[in-house]
Amino acid sequence: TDQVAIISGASRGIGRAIALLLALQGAKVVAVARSEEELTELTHKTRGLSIVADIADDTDAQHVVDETLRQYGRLDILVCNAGVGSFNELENFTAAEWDRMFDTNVKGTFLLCKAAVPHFKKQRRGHIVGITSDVARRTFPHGTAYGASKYAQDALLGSLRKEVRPHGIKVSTIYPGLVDTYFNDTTPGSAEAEKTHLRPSDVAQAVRYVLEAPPHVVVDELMLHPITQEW
Ligand code: NJP
Repeated sequence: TDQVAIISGASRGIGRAIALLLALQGAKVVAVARSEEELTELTHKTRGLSIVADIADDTDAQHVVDETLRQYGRLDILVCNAGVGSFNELENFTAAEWDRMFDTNVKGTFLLCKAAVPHFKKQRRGHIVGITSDVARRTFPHGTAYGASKYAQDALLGSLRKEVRPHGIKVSTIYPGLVDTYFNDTTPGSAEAEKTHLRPSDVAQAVRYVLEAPPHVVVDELMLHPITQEW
């Protein structure tokens, strides 16, 4: 296809895998993150565009959509994947850590959608894919800040789905379990994680599946786990 897809958080982990898979399938990929070097390296592979941006900043988020339209003249897909998480007892979280999670996971999703939706409405077509988490649907210790941010991101996407459906715009939410990435300062690729975690490419395949639904079908929600994950 000649579809144009913006992918936030594409410098590593899940977003990078989504960018590579969609590029392989012929999409023009716009990779977004704050790390310029990783994005440049990725762009050599995708032959797409990269935009250095902090999605929690409203000027940056608007710039991502404006620049995509300027360069490619179209936008079909927005993947809201960028996210951060840290885990601790409630009283050990600083207010700054709380803000960092909500600014990235919730406000960042809001700002990118806010920038893309007017364009999608005008063309009466568009697909927003949100990468939330299985913990958008269950609580767990040490997850007060991250879990709350993922519930909020999930509610945002669920409300938006109902709001934009009459305009022909799809919103699909993906809920992965554990994924072997750089998330929470981990290093992917260990033999142990291979047994206990999804690979980023597994989540990319889920994104591909929701994007390939026929025009009259929207996959609202898709949850996937490593078979070893108990909760
Ligand atoms: O994490 P990681 P994942 N503006 O750390 C970018 C969810 N999830 O791939 O800006 C723009 O390898 C960052 O780029 P950079 C999770 O909540 C994960 O696992 O250069 N970009 C990097 O490309 C998140 O929503 C697991 O630092 C920003 C990317 O985000 C999504 O999956 C389980 C940014 C993060 O890559 C991808 O996370 C689950 C900003 N302000 C859900 N801040 C899991 N890994 O187990 C960060 O259920 N980025």
